[in-house]
Amino acid sequence: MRPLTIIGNWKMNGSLSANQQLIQAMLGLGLTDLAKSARLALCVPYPYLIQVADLLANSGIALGAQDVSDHPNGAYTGDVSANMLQELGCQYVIVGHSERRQYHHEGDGLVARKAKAALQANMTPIICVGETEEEHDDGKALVVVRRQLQAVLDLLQGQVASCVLAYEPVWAIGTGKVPTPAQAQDVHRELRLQLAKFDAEAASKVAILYGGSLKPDNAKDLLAMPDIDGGLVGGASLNAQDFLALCQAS
Ligand code: G2H
Repeated sequence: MRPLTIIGNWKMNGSLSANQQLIQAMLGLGLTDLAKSARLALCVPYPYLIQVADLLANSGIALGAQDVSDHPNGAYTGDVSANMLQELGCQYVIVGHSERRQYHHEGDGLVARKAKAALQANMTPIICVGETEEEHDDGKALVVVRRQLQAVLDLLQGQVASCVLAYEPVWAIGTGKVPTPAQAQDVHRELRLQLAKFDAEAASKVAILYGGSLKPDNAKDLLAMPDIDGGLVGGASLNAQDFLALCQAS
């Protein structure tokens, strides 16, 4: 049985005062209690990692970042290494989010190397895959996510058990459009079958999250699907009530 995993992705949002208010509101609503039975984390912008680590201390809610360099150190201006994130208390890091793939031209190979860098620093990479609207309309969703996952599997081999996957159809991100639970389940099942070809035991344990306009009113049906183990939540993670409702939705 895989525990419910809900991970907030604040994207490029927040301020020192807003972060404090948001996390205090989340804790005031009882998120710490939920963290005893579910795996909860917040992935926040780099400048706020220390602040949020402090605010989440002893809450049971883990800290995460939204990207990581594939290099350990050196002349990579603007980049942040996995060891730096780990040192600040991060347990998770998102890699391969479609906004990184789209706006920063990150390809499958780089995403795989970032996942490997995270694992080497004892963090859990949240590896995102998902098809664009055009690929979806062309019936290529499964081909695309299989290709994206395969690049990671080829590099990580036996380490997949220590990863989290997230299926985020690009056409659903921030748009309010969501696949039907059955459509999403088809992709999640396919990802798990692909994992199982490498490592059947790992495949049964790895959390595969759904992401893309996940909200309190659509979460229950999506999270009821057998291969949807939780959510990677953008907009709704910026509202304490909505985030709480998502954590209670399954
Ligand atoms: C997808 C998701 C979080 P949102 O990017 O990763 O964002 O829930 O706002 O669609």
